[in-house]
Amino acid sequence: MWGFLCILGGVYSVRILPVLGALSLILAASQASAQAFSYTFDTTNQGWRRADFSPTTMVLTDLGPATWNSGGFIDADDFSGYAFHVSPLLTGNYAGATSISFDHSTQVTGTLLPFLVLTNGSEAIYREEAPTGGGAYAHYNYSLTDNTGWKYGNGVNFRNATQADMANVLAGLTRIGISADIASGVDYTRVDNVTVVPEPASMVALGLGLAAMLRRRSQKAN
Ligand SMILES: [Ca+2]
Repeated sequence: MWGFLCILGGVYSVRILPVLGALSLILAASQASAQAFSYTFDTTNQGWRRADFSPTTMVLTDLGPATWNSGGFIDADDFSGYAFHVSPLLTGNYAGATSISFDHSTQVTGTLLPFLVLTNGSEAIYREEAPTGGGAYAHYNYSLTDNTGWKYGNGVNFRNATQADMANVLAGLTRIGISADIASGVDYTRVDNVTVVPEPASMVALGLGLAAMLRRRSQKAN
């Protein structure tokens, strides 16, 4: 059983306020373009759920709250046929995300099977891994801007993921699953520090916006 975001003042305030207003609009717009999250499970399971995963249909079936451990992580033993922890329901809009990382430990050595699954409900992009076991945390960090090593599945077609597949799933991301059942038989998994990093769009937009406004002000002054 395969049980897995300036402080300015003085005489320039009046001139600068509109600039700050525009900058905040730019910032708000850029933040809306890519979400980020970080789960440390320090005091609760932060809404994480557990679910059974079907590698055939790529669907995650909810099985209730994930178990929180007072050590500051979530954990699981063999709780279903092909077990995954899943995030709380997400609301898409992760198209600009650049990476996803987490810490994971398991006692047993696994075989190459879906290990991390990101889904929009009907399509999934996923990574296969065979964890080496031993019980110590291993840190996994996957680029979301490079499709190398990512697979795609929708229950009918399974193939290597394209960058377009990745952007599509991230734009509608509803759940992520991290395997909590690495091998047949008894095993125990810990998951911690799950982080999705957005593209530095806010800083790039802020810089571009500031440069454009300074250029305009300079042209007016001339
Ligand atoms: Ca923690």
